[in-house]
Amino acid sequence: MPDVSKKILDEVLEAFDFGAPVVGAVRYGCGHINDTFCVHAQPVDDYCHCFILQRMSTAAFKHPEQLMSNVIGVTEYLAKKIIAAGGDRSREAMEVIRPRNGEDYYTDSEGGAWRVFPFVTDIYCYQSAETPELFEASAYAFGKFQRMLDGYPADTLYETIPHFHDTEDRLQKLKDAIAADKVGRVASVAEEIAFAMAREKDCSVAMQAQRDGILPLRVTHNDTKLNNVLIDKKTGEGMCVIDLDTTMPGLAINDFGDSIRFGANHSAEDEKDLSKVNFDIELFEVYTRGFLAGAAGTLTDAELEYLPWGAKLMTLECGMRFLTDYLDGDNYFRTHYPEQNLDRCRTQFKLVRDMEAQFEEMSAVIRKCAGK
Ligand code: ADP
Ligand code: GN1
Ligand code: MG
Repeated sequence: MPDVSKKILDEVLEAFDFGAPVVGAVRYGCGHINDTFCVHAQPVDDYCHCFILQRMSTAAFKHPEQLMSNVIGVTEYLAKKIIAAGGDRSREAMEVIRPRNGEDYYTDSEGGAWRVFPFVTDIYCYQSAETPELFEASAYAFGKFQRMLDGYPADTLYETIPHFHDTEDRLQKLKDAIAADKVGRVASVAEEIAFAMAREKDCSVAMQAQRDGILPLRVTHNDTKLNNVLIDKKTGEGMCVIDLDTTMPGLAINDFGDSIRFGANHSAEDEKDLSKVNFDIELFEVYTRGFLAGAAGTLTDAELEYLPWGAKLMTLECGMRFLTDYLDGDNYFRTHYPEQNLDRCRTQFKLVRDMEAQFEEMSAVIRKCAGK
């Protein structure tokens, strides 16, 4: 996507009512997908009010209208539940602020699709699990998110990214990228390609269990990175789950697994020194405890049994997605230097190796935490 020009940003800021004159809009956050800005609006007699303004990625989302229909449906549903439970709607659930034209989002003169949310204040948004308590709090929030959406009418949700966690399809897309070799990088990543190809059978494990009716489809978040939950500064609780763009029918084990992929280690997703990238079984246990408490009995025995597969498959799949994007010329994930997607792929594959070596231990942790 082209960078956001000043002209477009001014047009978009004019399209929304921020309740006071806008005095600034700065790039914000560490998401890989959308263009995120923090907007500062200055009332005459009060402190500055902040908003999150985002241009949705058209590389990722082909139908912003469907995406926004999902986000509005889910946030309003959660809001009702939060209010009924005596919670604070403005901090515990996202809220879409419509543009002046009353539509669900604003389309700029170059076709970019924009939306606004109130900025949730007094929160931390972490890029790595700095303490076990913090990781457990995020786990509880994601487990609870899934439980709260248990009764959501799944058939009203659009599939915002088709085959999003279809690991078989992700492998096929990697094969296609290898065959196309668009930017001539295939020869330099033989080892990574071999790593993925050696796990072809694994890519079918969850998909097959779903086809066989062993794993049920639920309304899931599908992008449960630690930086997609806002942690309350005062209480340390996982307060608000954000980045709802991929909330759609999916597998509970994938929500569990994606968090483990990102958070159950002590390194950055693009760490170059692989000796620093190690799967941490203690953090795995911490997350399991929090997630099961948050999900509060909504998971079946089969789902519990497949949780270690969720961890391994989300990590393998994400590594394959980074590799595919690297071979395609870095069009999907935001990158800050040329080899970043390859570095990301390598950390994921290192974590897969570690998980394979500790698969039995992972299963034992699940049984312990589930009291089985
Ligand atoms: P992406 O899909 O690119 O990851 P996100 O929706 O996750 O985009 O937003 C990127 C970052 O912006 C988040 O990680 C978080 O730091 C911040 N953010 C998003 N929404 C809010 C919000 N309502 N209040 C405060 N911070 C937010
Ligand atoms: C993206 O949007 P963000 O940065 O939270 C991606 C996830 C990947 C993740 C890898 C819509 O998440 O699927 O796991 O990067 N989101 C989308 O860090 O593709
Ligand atoms: Mg995000």
